[in-house]
Amino acid sequence: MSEYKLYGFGQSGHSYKVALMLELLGVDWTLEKIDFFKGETRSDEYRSNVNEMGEAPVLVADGEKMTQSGVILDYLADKHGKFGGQTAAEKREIWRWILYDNHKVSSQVGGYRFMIGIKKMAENDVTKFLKSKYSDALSVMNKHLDGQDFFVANRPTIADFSLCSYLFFADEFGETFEDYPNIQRWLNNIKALKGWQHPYDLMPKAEL
Ligand SMILES: N[C@@H](CCC(=O)N[C@@H](CS)C(=O)NCC(=O)O)C(=O)O
Repeated sequence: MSEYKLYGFGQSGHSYKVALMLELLGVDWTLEKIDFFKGETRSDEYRSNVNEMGEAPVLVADGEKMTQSGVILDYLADKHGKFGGQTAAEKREIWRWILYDNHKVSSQVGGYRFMIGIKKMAENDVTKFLKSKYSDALSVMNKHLDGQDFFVANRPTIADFSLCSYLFFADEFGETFEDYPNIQRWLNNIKALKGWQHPYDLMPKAEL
């Protein structure tokens, strides 16, 4: 039996954060694929037995079910002594970027990509709003990465794995990062890590 079971699906950037971490750690894990677009996370069964918040990812480890990608990443970094902060200040800095990611990057990019890339909607007031929000966040990220290879302590940490997730789906929503050269360089640094794989190579897509 695998050490870890991850509930997720290919299109899920939040699940990718955890799948990527497991892969970079080189641990044994299996995927419990969620039928997301058929409403599995919204079912009573899922909410009662898997995650009351009705979200992916969920990690089952050490007899415990964990949710919220940031919390799961933090648990894995602590447990394996890799990709975490080495001092209290570094740990705080990592959390600062994970929280920023959840609020300003993944939520906005994820929403935009869902509407444009998955639902194939035409641009509208909502997509324009989301794009303006995520563009601002990308500018913040691009500036922070000036002269830095990674977000915290200039080495790969779970902050990077959280922030990068939806950006690896950029071709689905037409983002080239032309205006964000530091982000392009940083994404290549992540791709160069031993064990890196694209989201769809780690988890099959859920049917639309
Ligand atoms: N803050 C959460 C966000 C998780 C999340 O929103 N996951 C999406 C899939 S990528 C989801 O399950 N959404 C359920 C819904 O919107 O009904 C995390 O980081 O784990």
